[in-house]
Amino acid sequence: MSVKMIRSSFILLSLGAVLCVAAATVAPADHDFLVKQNEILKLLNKVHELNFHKDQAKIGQEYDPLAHLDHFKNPRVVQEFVKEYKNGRMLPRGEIFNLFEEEHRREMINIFEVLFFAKDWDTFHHVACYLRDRVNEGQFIYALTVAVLHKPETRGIRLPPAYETYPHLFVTAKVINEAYAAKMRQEPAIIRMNFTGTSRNPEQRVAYFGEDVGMNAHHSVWHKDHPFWWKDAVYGADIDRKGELFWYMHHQLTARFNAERLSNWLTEVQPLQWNKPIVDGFAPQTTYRKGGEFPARPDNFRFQDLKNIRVADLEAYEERIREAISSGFVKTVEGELVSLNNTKGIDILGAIIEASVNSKNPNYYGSIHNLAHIMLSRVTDPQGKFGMPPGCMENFETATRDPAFFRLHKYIDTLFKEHKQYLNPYTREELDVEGVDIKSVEVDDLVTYFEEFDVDLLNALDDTEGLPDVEIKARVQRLNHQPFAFKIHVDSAAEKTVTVRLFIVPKKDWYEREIPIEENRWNVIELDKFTAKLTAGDNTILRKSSESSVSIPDHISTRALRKKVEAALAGTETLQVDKDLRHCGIPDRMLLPKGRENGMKYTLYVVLSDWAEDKVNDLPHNYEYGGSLSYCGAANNKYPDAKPMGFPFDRRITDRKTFQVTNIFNRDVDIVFHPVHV
Ligand code: CUO
Repeated sequence: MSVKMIRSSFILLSLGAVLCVAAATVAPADHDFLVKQNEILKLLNKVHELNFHKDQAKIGQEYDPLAHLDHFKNPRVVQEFVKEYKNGRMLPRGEIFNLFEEEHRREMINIFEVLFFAKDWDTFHHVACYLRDRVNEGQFIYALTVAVLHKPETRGIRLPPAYETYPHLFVTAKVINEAYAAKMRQEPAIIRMNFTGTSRNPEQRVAYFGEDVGMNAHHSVWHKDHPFWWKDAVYGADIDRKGELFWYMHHQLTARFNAERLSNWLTEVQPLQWNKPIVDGFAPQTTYRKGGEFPARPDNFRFQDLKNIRVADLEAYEERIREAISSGFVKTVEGELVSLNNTKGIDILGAIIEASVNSKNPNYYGSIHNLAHIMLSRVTDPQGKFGMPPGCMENFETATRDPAFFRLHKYIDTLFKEHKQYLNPYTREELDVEGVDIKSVEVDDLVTYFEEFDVDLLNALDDTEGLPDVEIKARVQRLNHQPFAFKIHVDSAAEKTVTVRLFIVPKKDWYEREIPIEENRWNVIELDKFTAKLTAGDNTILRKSSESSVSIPDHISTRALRKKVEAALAGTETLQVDKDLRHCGIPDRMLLPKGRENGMKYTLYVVLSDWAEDKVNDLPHNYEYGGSLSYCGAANNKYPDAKPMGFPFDRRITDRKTFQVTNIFNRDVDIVFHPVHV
């Protein structure tokens, strides 16, 4: 049972109550695992310096990968790396690593493949120590963390939270400066951080969302769990429904951002257009460790041609993509037509739009999303005349800080919506589950508030001989909510397992107009998805907010984790390992949008479907969901729900009566924000 599941197994109270038992994935760590966990933490400690731990430094100096080629599944990548490194062709240490820069990415993939193709832990560890002293630290962190997330032998290893590995990307330059001053004074410090900008900027009202450290950590890990450069065939591991997940996770983030805007009396987010100004500027006030500050963009700036990407190229890609959507076919490189208008279409389209390596025709459809990130990032220095470093949009850790991020993703989302418009609406028969009748749904009070959280800045600061580390933290504000639970009362004609889907959607728009679901379905936010066994007769399904399958608990801090691991190695404590541990997922505390002080009305939807039709494999624990399957998929496994993501709101609703079935229920709920939490 996973940690989250232990906390959260749902309880089904009914006549002769049935309990669902999840498969065990949590167990005490054995010595081998503890060693691996410890070594990974050491490798990621102060990566801006050379090997920090003496034992790893020694391995790094002595290890020669060419002498151990038979320990790699693909020795060629090792030979290639050594050749490139010896010829001084790799990105030097201290330079900014930019995943969107083709050259940087190619080198990083080489480093990743050396790690990924190591046949055993010893080789992996040795070659990691070797690489740590030789390659750019940004490339190293990226390649090592992606390898740990994807290699079967490192399953369950906890990575330090992204905001502790490279704190610069999560806090303002002012905080970093104060942190240095405190270190020089050798004084422990807690530095209060404000959100970027001033109250004169209306966008500031939603900065708590885009700048949330947990949200940014989620976004950066999502892109490591689902890298656009991932080659299924080469790595022998398909990432199931990756293109569809790209759409759905970002679609949900955009819907959430809208709800946050409405909570703060801001209008709906508008999509970017290539030929129109980017209305909102952004001054990130954030700096790289080396290489300068993130560039700012004034209001109403227009897109510019870059050295090798023109605005006209992006307009052409958009035309071709929209042509494919409206014709219902994409053209492959070989000139074949692949149909889009079926449940698999969204996955194909996602790969084309992102674009990932899975794109059916990258030359023809381009890479509109990735190129848009680059366009926005470089908009103020399009020709590279001023040597500005990459902007927020070229780092997945910082991208959501920029208000343009959500406008870009709103634009991308409209392309997906256009495609879904061509699919047939669900029929009443498809939505109906015979004999299943939701009688009522009870919900606790939904209350949100802000709380304080301290980000450990240990890794942000350089070491100076004779100056030991002192505890220096940044204190940030973050959204949270009181725990809540749903009680769903269901009458069932027979014993049946159902998939339970919970959604909320703002009831009114910015004009205080009630929005019909036909229009509002694209703003629906998924709160949870799980399975429940119904017995014949009356059932009550109890589900707690902490159990949600879209979110994950707080990351444990590296300091605390190191202590736990050391204690476990010394035999004084037991460390529990969850082999299904996920780093991807929005934080549990962000499950609810902020709402308003005097309450904001939402419609809650409870949708039951027949699990026998939804299940895709025979791994029972998968259907407990838990973790963050809804937005992040099942690592190393099939996405455990055969229905299209976002079902049943992903398609047009042409006749509201189709939704008037007894297994779909809706009611109003209020989300109340408490400025002072007691
Ligand atoms: Cu996640 Cu655009 O894909 O940032």
